Amino acid sequence: MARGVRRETARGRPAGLTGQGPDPIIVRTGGGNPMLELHHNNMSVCSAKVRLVLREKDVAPAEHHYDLRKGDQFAPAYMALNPMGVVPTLVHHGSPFFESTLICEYLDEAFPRPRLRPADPAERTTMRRWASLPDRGLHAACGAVSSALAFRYQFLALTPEDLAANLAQTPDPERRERKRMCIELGMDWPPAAAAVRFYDSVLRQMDTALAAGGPWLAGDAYSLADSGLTPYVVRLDHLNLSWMWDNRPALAAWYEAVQARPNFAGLADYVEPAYLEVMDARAAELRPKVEAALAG
Ligand SMILES: N[C@@H](CCC(=O)N[C@@H](CS)C(=O)NCC(=O)O)C(=O)O
Repeated sequence: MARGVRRETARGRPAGLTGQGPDPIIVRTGGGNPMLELHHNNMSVCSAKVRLVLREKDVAPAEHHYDLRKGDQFAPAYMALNPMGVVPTLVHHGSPFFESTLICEYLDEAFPRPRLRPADPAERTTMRRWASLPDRGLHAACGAVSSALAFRYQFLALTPEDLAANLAQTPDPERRERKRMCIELGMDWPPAAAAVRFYDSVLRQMDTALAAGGPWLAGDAYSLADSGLTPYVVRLDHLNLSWMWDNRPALAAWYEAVQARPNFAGLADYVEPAYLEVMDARAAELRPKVEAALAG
């Protein structure tokens, strides 16, 4: 399957990307569960994680889309819901939940079928080890690699004044500085090279574990481990880095399998072509920098 994308989507273009209307937060309620609301972004890996779980359980929330480039996530109304100013946030019966790994566990408890946490304690711990990887460095690595290889060009296209105004929206000074450095230096920013190596070590661990066990990360059954890591592998694919698993056949087979599942629509239906174009634009020219980072 080509690069984790279904270009013809069942749901069509995600809401919130057309710039229509004065309110940047677009609400889609059609057909959704009114007691369940998902505040998310179409290209966000953490949001995709949650959507994969929702699709697996055939649960359709009302959706609110946030344009992260415009800074919708820092709107006071949203920060009141999620003080970190990040997506996703799930609201169930009026209670907000954030941190995507925890949201996925919550969904598996609140909507128990099909079960995505292994019943066996050892397998459940294995599942959690994989599913927590984004919170133990993988998410930060994904942000650095995505930005250094592609998304920085969206910011570099802004006028210096607009870029400064955009950066000023990020309330946390450390997060703002990392963003600024990555935009400025790209793959020449040392943490970006380290992020490539970290990502590679995760792929190696996945391939080794899948070759020894499998077919899923926590054993015989698809679990939150698989749904949780899928968006991070898709992101590498979108960045034209699928050669990173050319010599990792067990990982390649797993990637084919996760894309073949019906719940993959929870990711693929939301992919925005304009972002793929940004990720494609400099792929060939940047590959040597990725290879140099891996060799470093
Ligand atoms: N640990 C959080 C991370 C959330 C996060 O960083 N979300 C990204 C999108 S994947 C975001 O909202 N970024 C906006 C920003 O950093 O300004 C989770 O898993 O929910």
